[in-house]
Amino acid sequence: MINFHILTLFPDLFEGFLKESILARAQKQGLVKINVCNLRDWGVGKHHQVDDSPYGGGTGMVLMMEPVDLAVKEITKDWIPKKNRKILLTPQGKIYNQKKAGDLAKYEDILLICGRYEGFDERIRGLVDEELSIGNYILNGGEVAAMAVVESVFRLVPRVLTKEEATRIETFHDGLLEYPQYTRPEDYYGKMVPSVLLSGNHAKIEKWRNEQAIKKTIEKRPDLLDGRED
Ligand code: 6GU
Repeated sequence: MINFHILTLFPDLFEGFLKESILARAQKQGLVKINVCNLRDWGVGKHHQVDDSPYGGGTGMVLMMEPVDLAVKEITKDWIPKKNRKILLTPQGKIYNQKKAGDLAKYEDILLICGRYEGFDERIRGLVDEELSIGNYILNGGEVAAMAVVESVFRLVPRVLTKEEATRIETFHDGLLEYPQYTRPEDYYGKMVPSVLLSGNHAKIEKWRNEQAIKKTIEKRPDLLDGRED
């Protein structure tokens, strides 16, 4: 069981995402809970203000400390120490990867605060355990990054994937790229399915798939083999 709490100014962005088939199934089974929180609910004053102009001048608006602080306090008030993680999604964070997903899958509560590229009060950084980025490019906000984290973590939670879904992924080629797959037709205008897959020889097929997974990884992502991606 894992609980994600997402703090965002754009809660509607998560509506379709939460209905995705495997995530919807996991929520129905009670294996995953996703609590999308609108930061505006903790906004200051009658207008529920969440941002203000920057001290020192300059263009754009800066996300204020108070709404985020109040939201974090309320969302985390009953949390058990140690079994939770508070994360700020920002391009300044450490680059997220599969190892990190595995680490996060062990927590009970995960708070994902969606930062905004325009900027937020530096003191907000002091409210979290860590900052994460999903890659070397700029998004307007952390929402898409939060979805990437949720999607990559929840599928690692025990019983979320069916036995069949999990075994195909878990076998020997774990940590490698997927072996090539084919479905009908056998001959697509001369582009053929490798004959070994039609042979019916399961041992031979298994061997071929393992070889292909290694070959593909060496060719396309050698960094996955020597751990350079960390
Ligand atoms: Cl987490 N946030 C933003 N705004 N941009 C990003 C990112 C996060 N990760 C990569 N680019």
